[in-house]
Amino acid sequence: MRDADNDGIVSKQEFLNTMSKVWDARAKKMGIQGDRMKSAEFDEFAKYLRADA
Ligand SMILES: [Ca+2]
Repeated sequence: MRDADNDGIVSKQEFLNTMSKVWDARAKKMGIQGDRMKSAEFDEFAKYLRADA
């Protein structure tokens, strides 16, 4: 998880910013267009998040 300002706290905004970047990077690798994915694709995305945590 990205503590962007290195204050030792992950704020909701930092979390959301991180998730947005991870979403974009992962969606690109999965060949997904636009800002949405199918439920099955999200399941795959969620598995990736758990593996990366
Ligand atoms: Ca912070």
